[in-house]
Amino acid sequence: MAFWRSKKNKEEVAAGQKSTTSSEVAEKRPESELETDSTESQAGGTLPQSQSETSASTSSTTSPEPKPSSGGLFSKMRGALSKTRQALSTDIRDLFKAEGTLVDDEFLKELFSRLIRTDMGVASAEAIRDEVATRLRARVVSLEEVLETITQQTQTMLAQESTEIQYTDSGPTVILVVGVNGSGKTTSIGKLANHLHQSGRKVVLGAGDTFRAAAVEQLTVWAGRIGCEIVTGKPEADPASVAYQTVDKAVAIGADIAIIDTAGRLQTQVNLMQQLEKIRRVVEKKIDTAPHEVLLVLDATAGQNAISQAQGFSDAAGCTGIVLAKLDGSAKGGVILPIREKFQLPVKFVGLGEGVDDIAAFNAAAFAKALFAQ
Ligand SMILES: Nc1nc2c(ncn2[C@@H]2O[C@H](COP(=O)(O)OP(=O)(O)OP(=O)(O)O)[C@@H](O)[C@H]2O)c(=O)[nH]1
Ligand SMILES: [Mg+2]
Repeated sequence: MAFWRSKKNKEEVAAGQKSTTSSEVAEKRPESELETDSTESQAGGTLPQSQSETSASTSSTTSPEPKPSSGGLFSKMRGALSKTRQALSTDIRDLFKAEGTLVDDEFLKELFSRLIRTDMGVASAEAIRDEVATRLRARVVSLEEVLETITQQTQTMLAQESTEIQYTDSGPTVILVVGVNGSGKTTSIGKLANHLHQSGRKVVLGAGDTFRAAAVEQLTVWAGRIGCEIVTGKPEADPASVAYQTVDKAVAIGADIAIIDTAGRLQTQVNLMQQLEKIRRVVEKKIDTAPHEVLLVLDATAGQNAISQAQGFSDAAGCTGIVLAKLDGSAKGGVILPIREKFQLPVKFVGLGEGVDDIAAFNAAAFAKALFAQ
């Protein structure tokens, strides 16, 4: 039941182990960016050709800087979560009478059934219900009192050690981005690259999804908008080769960050998962600590399906963090709770729309507040 409690302890240990690197990096780098104020794939796809068969090319673009963020990230997150919040608060508000409502077994049962409609899963809904019972049972309460308890409990369950990218001390930080088809990988890369670029970091993108020409074009458009370099391969080139060339380029030009896109895949597609391993291996050949981050992009609109789709991904691909994309289109924002429970991975970023600024570093307090606050 209290899955988040034991996990939190583990996270505190992990946070302690990582703290030296993080603080060292924090001294060196401005962290103003991203602060929260507040399917079927290429089935039967073959393993890639040898690296020598690929001729990756690089290009630099000089488009104007994207416009800076307007409005606070909290209000953006609140806006993105409006569908989930409206569904929830309408549901929960129905339980209250003007003069207040008695917290009894019947109320708790009703509260539970309304909470699970946000795809937060049984364990999370039970935990919230039990906290409401512990604090408020046998009292006549207002909607606000119950929401406050729910918000605090949600924040506790979402707490995690860090949303920071684990930057390497020297040389480029290499970020590999993986996930099932259409989850939002390429768009999230574009938005993340923009924020890193705006914070003064030199970014190189790697168009590692070489199966579709459109995928390379899509990332090239993002590079153009941001004004950063991109490494591309020929159509159907070896993605591992493009990844290698991307890291090579990043080292050569003294870039701070290399972000490598990959084609969508299911964790059941053995060849394609092996291809990810190959990408990891060749990147590691260039920088032995790389990839420093492997971000798994999940689609919030898929609700619980996002979990089953991506199950196994985290182990197979050695993921280090989650990007929860498309929160803005989802009435199932509660899915973040079972994601935290099942994947044992920090949610590092949330996608709040298709625009260049529509990404935020995950913040448990802001998220819980945006989810429930009236
Ligand atoms: N509303 C909204 N749409 C998003 C977000 N992120 C991505 N999208 C949209 O989702 C669709 C798929 O996004 P992509 O970035 O192409 O997804 P992908 O995972 O790279 O897809 P494949 O490369 O085909 O596997 C596009 O129409 C994006 O504009 C988001 O945070 N909010
Ligand atoms: Mg893509």
